[in-house]
Amino acid sequence: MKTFYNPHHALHRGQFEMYRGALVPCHEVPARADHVLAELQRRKLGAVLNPQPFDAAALESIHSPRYLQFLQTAWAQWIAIDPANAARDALPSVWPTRSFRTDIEPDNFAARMGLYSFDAGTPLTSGTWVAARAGAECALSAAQQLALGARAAFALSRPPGHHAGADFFGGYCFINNAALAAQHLRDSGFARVAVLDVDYHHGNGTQAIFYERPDVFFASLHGDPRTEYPFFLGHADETGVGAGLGANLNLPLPRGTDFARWSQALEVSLAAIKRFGAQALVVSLGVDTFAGDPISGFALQSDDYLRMGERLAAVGLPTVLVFEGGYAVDAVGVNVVNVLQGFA
Ligand code: Q9C
Ligand code: ZN
Repeated sequence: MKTFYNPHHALHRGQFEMYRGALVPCHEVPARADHVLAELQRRKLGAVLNPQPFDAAALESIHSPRYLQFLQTAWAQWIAIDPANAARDALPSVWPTRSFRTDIEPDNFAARMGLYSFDAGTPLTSGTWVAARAGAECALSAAQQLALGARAAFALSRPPGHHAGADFFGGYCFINNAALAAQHLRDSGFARVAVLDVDYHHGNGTQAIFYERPDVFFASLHGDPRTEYPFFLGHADETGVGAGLGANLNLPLPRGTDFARWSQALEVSLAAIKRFGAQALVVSLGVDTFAGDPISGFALQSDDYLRMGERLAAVGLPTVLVFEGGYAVDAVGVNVVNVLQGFA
């Protein structure tokens, strides 16, 4: 299968994330994608291509113009406050929670950062916009391959995307690559599309984007939000709303879940996707389910990712795989490419 690699991903290079009252080194580092690329090339698993350009309308199929405008100009605003800001990333520190208004965009930069985000773990850097936009183009290019008749394509697209909503960033994500791929498939004539999110963390952004829609099914296997990030979404009783009722499936799993147990949940999700009648599949491929992941609590082993890929291929649908999380940096290449090899 073809891989669309984000040639600009390393321009997004966060320094620190807020953790327990301190700024600690970011987990979401450029080396993650470099390791996946190196392992792909070592195993000769198909062509690695640059993404095609897409215009603003493609991004606006998922994200609000107001949010995209903010992302595009945020770094310039940040350094305009104080030229010394160029040496440090921008992090939000104030948010409009219950009872606050979100309809008026404040003039204050810190306030706008809070309006468009939900955590203090996602630094915005000088190259974030260029990197995130090119990453989105990887996902769109991969979806375009399916429109042209390909069986599968892989978007090797840092920064990740599944926590990003229509108008907010967080969870190391800015633009929702998987949602863009799903929408592009819809626009290309696939009448019903399923997004299967196998990242350790619930894909709150993707769920929110499609929650009221009957044409895009969202299924997610993830750490139980009662104890795991992103905490405030991803429970089993979230099944969609309005026309989207029945088109959302959450399978929260306890810490310590191994591949035997995880696979049972995978079967539940695939049966639901089949019942839905999906004509194409987007996989949010996070490998932070790995036993050695430093911020996650499942117990998958590297060989398990081969079986995962085999099972995803057996679904028999045209499939876009989109890289999401996975923070055991030395293992992330092997684990992701095992999925791709199992799929092939
Ligand atoms: N110190 C993705 O996997 N912070 N995002 C956890 C760890 C957020 C993960 C705190 C984790 C976000 C795409
Ligand atoms: Zn994750």
